[in-house]
Amino acid sequence: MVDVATLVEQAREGRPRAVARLITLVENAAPELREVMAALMPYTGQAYTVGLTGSPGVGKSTSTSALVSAYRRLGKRVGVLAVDPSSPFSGGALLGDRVRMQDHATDPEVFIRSMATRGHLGGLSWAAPQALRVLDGAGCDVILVETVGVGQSEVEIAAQADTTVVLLAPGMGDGIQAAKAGILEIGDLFVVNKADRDGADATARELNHMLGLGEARQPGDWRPPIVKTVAARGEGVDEVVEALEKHRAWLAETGELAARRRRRAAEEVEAITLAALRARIGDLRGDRHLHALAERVAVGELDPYAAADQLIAELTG
Ligand SMILES: Nc1nc2c(ncn2[C@@H]2O[C@H](COP(=O)(O)OP(=O)(O)O)[C@@H](O)[C@H]2O)c(=O)[nH]1
Ligand SMILES: [Mg+2]
Repeated sequence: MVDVATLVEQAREGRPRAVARLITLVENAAPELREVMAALMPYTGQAYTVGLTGSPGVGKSTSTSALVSAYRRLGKRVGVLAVDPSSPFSGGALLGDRVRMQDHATDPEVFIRSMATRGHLGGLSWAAPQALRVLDGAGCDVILVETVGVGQSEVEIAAQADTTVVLLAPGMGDGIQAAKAGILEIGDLFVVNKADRDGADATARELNHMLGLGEARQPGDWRPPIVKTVAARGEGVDEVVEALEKHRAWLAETGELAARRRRRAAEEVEAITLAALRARIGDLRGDRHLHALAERVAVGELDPYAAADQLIAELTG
């Protein structure tokens, strides 16, 4: 049995084991989650969340690690959540990532955690926000969310952050790929990493061109900046932090921060609601009432819509 009150208390004190256990509860969709979230709510809303997305190998983990260092220099408590929508495994980070994060392994002001979300019913929509809430409640000033997987789910998770960073690298055919994946629309900030390689300027130019092709902006709209980095050497990372802080200020001034958080909360509540309804419908499969209704539909006494209405009335009554 888990003592939720004690765990939450310890997490708030910044005890890493408690933070890790709470995220494991999220990952396992544990029944204690309801209590965990209720206990955490009063202590959340302070953390600034930054999502990092981009093709595998582009340098997300290296950039995340460099950003952790940069924020630590500013004295911030930092959380890192690596989400792998495709992995059935939990707990451990990928080997390469573990190496890249090693610098921070003994820093008590840094929480690093990877999380698998496969197998959850609508898991992506609520598991990531709940893990973020744990890190937020643990007093993180900044939370970096790296998505490991590729595709739509990756984009969705990154878009759950306050600010979304899209990483590209020269020579990966990223420009075209990015446009296909709809990644240009979600980027608040673009990073062309591996600027030590040929083609970084061309990639940045192409990106700049593609961003310019988008809808005409209104004065006061955010124009996503493009920053070149060599994450492996920490070059350009302070500029990324600067751009992030500018975006954060813009979000706050325009009310967009609150709007984004409301949208995310709505998605989370919707996901929980649908999961709860699905669970109740699942329970009804063995239900006498459903069988009785089905019998009447099968023999032509009742139409299926009327039967469904009766079930819905029962479920929500
Ligand atoms: N040349 C160069 N290599 C880099 C740079 N940043 C990362 N890498 C390398 O690119 C590879 C993939 O980096 P990683 O951070 O794991 O990418 P991820 O899959 O997006 O997380 C690793 O071998 C890194 O060392 C960079 O700025 N320049
Ligand atoms: Mg990685």
